[in-house]
Amino acid sequence: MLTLTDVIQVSFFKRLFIWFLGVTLLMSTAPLAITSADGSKLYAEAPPGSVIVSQGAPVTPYNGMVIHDGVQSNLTDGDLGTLSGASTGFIDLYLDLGRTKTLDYVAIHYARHWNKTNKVYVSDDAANWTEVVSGDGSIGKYEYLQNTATTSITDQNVFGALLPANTKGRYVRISADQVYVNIYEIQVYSKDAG
Ligand SMILES: [Ca+2]
Repeated sequence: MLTLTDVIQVSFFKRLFIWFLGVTLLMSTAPLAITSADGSKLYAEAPPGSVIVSQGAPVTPYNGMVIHDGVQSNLTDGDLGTLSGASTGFIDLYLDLGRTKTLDYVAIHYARHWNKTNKVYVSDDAANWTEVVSGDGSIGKYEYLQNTATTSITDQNVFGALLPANTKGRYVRISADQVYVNIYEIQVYSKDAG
């Protein structure tokens, strides 16, 4: 036979379960994306505790990309005012982080609308690449921060993408088919800052 204490305990655990269920549901549905007040930007933030590990990383043009604008070291110099780009050509280049790390997030500061195909890859040897992000700049389709109101070549913009869980790599490569894209800075985030 159930005593009053049993009933209270059952009730307590039932409430605890419901609370736990509620918190879990809330966390699983909490939006990672943030929309700006004017609705023009949609992006995911770098996870808490994740820091930029790409500053000063050597940048190498890849796959026949030709640097026409600036120098590639401008892409990891920590200065959002210094750029590098391909002018009329495509973007395809990679950063060397020095050793393999677990990577969380990539932010690319650039000018001009980041439409057409653009991708992020990781690699341990700069030869075999794993694609981790692919998109065309569509709002809501990918976790990109963007301002689609402008396509001006001089307006700065930023692309932010959360990487799939357990993404690891020493080299991070980005590619874009769009032409006349200048990039000001590439920021790779990791909790493995050493
Ligand atoms: Ca820069």
